[in-house]
Amino acid sequence: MSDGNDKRGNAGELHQRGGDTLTTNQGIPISDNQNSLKAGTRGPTLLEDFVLREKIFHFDHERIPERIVHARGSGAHGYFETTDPIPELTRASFLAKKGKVPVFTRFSTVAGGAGSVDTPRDVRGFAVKFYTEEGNWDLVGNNIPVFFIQDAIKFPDLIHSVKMEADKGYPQAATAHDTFWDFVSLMPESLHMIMWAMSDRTIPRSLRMIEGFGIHTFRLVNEEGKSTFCKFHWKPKLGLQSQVWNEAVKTAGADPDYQRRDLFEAIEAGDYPEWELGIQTFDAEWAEKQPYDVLDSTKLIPEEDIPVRIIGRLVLDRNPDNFFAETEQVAFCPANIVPGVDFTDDPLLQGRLFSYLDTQKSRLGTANFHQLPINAPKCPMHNFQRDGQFQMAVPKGRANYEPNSLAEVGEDAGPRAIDRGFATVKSMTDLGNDPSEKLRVRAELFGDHYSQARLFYRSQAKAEQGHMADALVFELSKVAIDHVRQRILAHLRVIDEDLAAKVAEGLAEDLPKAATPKRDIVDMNPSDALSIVKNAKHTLAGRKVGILVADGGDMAKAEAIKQAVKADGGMAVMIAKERGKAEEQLAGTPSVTVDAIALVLGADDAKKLSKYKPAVDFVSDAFAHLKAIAADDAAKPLLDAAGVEVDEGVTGLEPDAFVKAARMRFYDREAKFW
Ligand code: HDD
Repeated sequence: MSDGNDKRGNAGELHQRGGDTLTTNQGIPISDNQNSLKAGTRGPTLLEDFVLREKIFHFDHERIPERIVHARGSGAHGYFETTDPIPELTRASFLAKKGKVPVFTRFSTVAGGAGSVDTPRDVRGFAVKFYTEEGNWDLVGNNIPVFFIQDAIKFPDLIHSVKMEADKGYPQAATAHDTFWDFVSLMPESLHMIMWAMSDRTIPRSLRMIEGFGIHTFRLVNEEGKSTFCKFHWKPKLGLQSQVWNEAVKTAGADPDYQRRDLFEAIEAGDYPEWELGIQTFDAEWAEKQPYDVLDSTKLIPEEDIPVRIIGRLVLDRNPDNFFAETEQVAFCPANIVPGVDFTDDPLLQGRLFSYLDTQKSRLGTANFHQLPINAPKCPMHNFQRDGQFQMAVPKGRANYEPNSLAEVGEDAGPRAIDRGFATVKSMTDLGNDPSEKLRVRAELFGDHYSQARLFYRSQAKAEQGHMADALVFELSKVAIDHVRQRILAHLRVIDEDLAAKVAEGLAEDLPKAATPKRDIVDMNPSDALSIVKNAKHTLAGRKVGILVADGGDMAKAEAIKQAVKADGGMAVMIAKERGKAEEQLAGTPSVTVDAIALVLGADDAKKLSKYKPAVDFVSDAFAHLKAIAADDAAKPLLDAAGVEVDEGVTGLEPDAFVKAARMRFYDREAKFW
C-alpha cells in the first residue's frame, strides 16, 4: 500500500490486504459470518451487531449510476506500441519514438443499460486510455467513422430519442421505435450515420473484429509547433466480420454476454486481440478543396483520397482483475490529451470536452475520481489541487498555492509549469474561420446531408446493400407513426432510389415525394474501404467451429476436423445431445455461438436428430446464417429436415475442404431465402 504521498502522485492504492482472516472494514477479525447476533436462539436481531450492520450498509451502497450512454461495456488492459514513429508530425513523446505504453480499453454498446445484451443492432464504443509518460491521452471513439449529429447541443435530444421511450420504459437497447426515427427523420444530418447503423457494422461478430475511429479531425503538433490535421483509425488484425441479423437476434437469447465472453476468453487463452493504429493527415489547403467540411463529424475522408498510414499497434493482453474497480470506474474523457495532440473547432468535439468530466463527477461521486487506480496517470502528477471528498493522497508541507517563496526558507515549494508543457495551437483561422463575431450557426458545407450517405450505400457489396434495406424495413416496421416512416422514405429517395424502392416494398407502402436537399449532392467515387465484405479476411483465426457428434459417428473424423481447425488458427468444440458425450450440450450451444459446423453422425443418429428441434435448428440456422457445413451422406436426414440445399459452403468431412470453406460466409446463399 502506498504511503499516500507517493512521488508519482497516485492516490494510495487501496488493495484489499492479503491474509485469510475475514475482517470488518475496520480490520476486526470476524468469528461468525453465517449468523446475526440475536437476543436468544429465536429472538430479534440486535442493533448492536456491528458486523451485520456494516455488511448490509456496504451492500446497500454497492451500485453507482450507470453511464448515461455506453452503459454496457467490456474492458481489457494491454499496451500500445509505436512501430513507425512520427516526430515530424507530433511531439507526443510516445508517438515520436518507438516503444510501448500501457493502455486500458473499453468497448461498449450505446443505447442499452448496463445489464442489456451484447448483440443489439447498435454502434460499438471503442475507448482507449493511453498512460503515456506525459500524461493520459484518451481516444474515445466508435466503430463507425461518423456521428449522428454535427453539434453537441443536439446530443441530449439524440440520446433521449434513442433510449427507452419516456412513458413506456421500452424498448431496451434498440433504435426500432417511434421516437428515434421521428428525431432522425427531422435531422437529415444523421442520415449518413443511419446508413452505417443499418449496415452490418452494428451487428459485429466479435469486438475483436471491429474497426475503431477517433471520428473528429484532431491536430498533431510537432516540436516546432507546426500543426497537421489528423483522423485516427483502428484496424483489427482479425479483419472485419459481422453476424447476420437473424443470428444476432438469436445470439441475444443464447448468450447475452456473447461478446464480453468472447473478449475475455480470447485474452485468457493468450489469443490477444490486436489492432493497428492508422492516421490520415492533411493540411488546411487540402481541406478547403473538399466537397465537405473536415470539422463536420457526419463526414469521413475516403481512404482512397488520403491513405491510412499505420503507425502502431494495440494489443490487449490482460483481463481486468475486477470488473467494477476497473471497467466500471474507468473515466474516459476526450479532453484528456497530451502535448503534441490538440483539438479542432469541430462543434461536436467542443461539446464533448465539457460533458465527460462533468458526467464522471455524477457517476463517481467526487472530484477526486482521477485518483482511482484505473484513472490515475502512471507518470508523475503534481499540482496544487487539494482536498475534496474521498481525497486519498496525503500531500506533505504547506505549499498548496503558487507562486510561493517557500523554497527560500528551505521548504518544498511544489511543482512549476514548464516551457515544454501543453500549449494550445493558437490559430482559429486556418480553416477559413473568422472569429470576430459570436454566432449560433453552422458552416455552409455542413448543410450537405446526403452525398456521403449515398457514398456509403453505393460502396457496399450487393449482399450488404440487401442487409441495409432489410434493416430499414425491420426498424421502420416498428415505427407506428405513419408520417415518420414516410419522411424516412422521402430521405432514402434522395440517397438512392433503389434503396428507397426496396424499403417501400418491404413495408408495402407507397413512395412519397423525395425530400428536398438544401445543397446539391456530390457524387463521390465509391470507396471499397467502407465495405465489410470487400475487406473480409478469409481466416479461421478468432473463429470457432462446432462439431456435432453422436454415438454412431466416426470420432477419428471429428478429431481430424478439430485438429485441422486448430492448425488453421481457429477453435473447435465438440457438441452432443448429451453433455457427458462431448464438451458442450447441443440444446445450450446453438449454432449462433459458432462460425461453422460439422456433423459427424451415424445414419441412425441423423434420423433421430432430425426429429429433435435443437438439432434441426442447429443446422438450419447455420445454413440460414451463411455458414459452412461439413457433413457426409449419413447426415442426410438431418440436412433434409433442416432444409439444407448443397452449395459451395456445404462440404464433405474432409478436413482440408471444410477448413477452407469455414474461413468465410456464403452471401450468395441468401438469394435462396426469397
Ligand atoms: Fe460520448 C460516453 C463515444 C459524442 C457525452 N462516448 C462515451 C463512450 C464512448 C463515447 C465510447 C464510453 C466511454 C467508456 O467506455 O466509458 N461520444 C462518443 C463518440 C462521439 C460521442 C465517438 C462522437 C464522435 N458523447 C458525445 C457527445 C456528448 C457525449 C456529443 C455530449 C455532449 N459520452 C458522453 C457522456 C459519456 C459518454 C455523457 C457517458 C459516460 C461517460 O461519458 O463517461 O459524457
